[in-house]
Amino acid sequence: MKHRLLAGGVCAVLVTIGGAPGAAHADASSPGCPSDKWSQSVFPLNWQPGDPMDPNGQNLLLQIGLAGTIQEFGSLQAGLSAFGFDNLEQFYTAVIDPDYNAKDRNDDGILCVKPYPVQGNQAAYLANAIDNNAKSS
Ligand SMILES: [Ca+2]
Repeated sequence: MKHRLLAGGVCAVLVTIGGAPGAAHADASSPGCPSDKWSQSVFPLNWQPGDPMDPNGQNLLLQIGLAGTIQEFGSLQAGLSAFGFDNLEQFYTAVIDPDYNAKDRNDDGILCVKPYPVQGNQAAYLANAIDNNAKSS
């Protein structure tokens, strides 16, 4: 079950990356995000262990994190072990869900995400994330 979920997340990232150039032409900035350089990421509110982490395939931040972890460490499990966790659910419980909720000041489960520049020194599993409807200045 978890492996299917993870594979689905990775595929969604590939689809998102593949679709990005077309989206730029549409001039359809994500609602509540500062510009069309930012994409919406939706995470499950009131998440509890055992709940899906990406129930509708719109948790872009998680998808970037999973794909980037695999890219940096060779496998998701190797990355989780490097951070001191046995499985993704432990990591999500301890780090990801609290981090999402800290950024989501308007408590709607939506954040705005922008990948770091490819030439930057950031790890592949990281991305810029701000709350939607936040002032961009
Ligand atoms: Ca929000």
